[in-house]
Amino acid sequence: MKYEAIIFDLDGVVVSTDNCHYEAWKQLADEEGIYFDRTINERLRGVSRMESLEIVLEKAEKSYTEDEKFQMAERKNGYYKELIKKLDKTAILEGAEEFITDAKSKGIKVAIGSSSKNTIAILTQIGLLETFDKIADGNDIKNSKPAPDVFLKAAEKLGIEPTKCVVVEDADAGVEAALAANMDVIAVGYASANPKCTYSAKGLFDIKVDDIM
Ligand code: B16
Ligand code: MG
Repeated sequence: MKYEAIIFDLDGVVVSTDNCHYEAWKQLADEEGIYFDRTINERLRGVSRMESLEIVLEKAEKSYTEDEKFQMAERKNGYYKELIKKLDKTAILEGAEEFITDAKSKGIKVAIGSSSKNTIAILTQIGLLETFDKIADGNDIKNSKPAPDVFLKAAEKLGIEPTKCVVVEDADAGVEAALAANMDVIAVGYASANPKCTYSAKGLFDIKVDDIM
């Protein structure tokens, strides 16, 4: 086997939470009188909560203290947590479960490598918490994507060499992170046009485990 493990990004690869993030940031931005739209929301893909806030604040007309910023990020997360309570299996992206099942049947380990600190809650909502061998998320790391940390942490938890892992990512920041971790990367969705990726697919419905082994 070329790879002993596949590390999946969560949002945009396994599950669609884009709209929940959008609605939560939009509510915060509206309350603060800051312009925010779906194009700006696209820039938050794979980016940590505090870094996302900095992008949202690029359109703010006043500056905020660090304490105010922390409170705003907490508020956004409160709105987001309410929204993800409504998620169920239907939020799983097309082809994701089939791809994961196929990998596991071939003896390949599967892990999550997500920037999100809400990973456990999301996996629980969509019924996939027990599916993965290991989970590395925003709670395990200091530096978020494009730093390699979350993928290196996933490999460490699995006990598998980074070069034996392949990452699935939908964000350019995540593609950079995987490459920085010395891992190959399957870019899907918004990242599929990234020329640095090892493999490109529209989504996990568009690629088979056999295509990369
Ligand atoms: P949270 P991923 C990322 O997840 C999202 O794509 C990104 O939009 C979000 O800001 C980030 O998680 C942090 O999420 O606020 O829940 O900690 O794509 O790395 O699975
Ligand atoms: Mg993502």
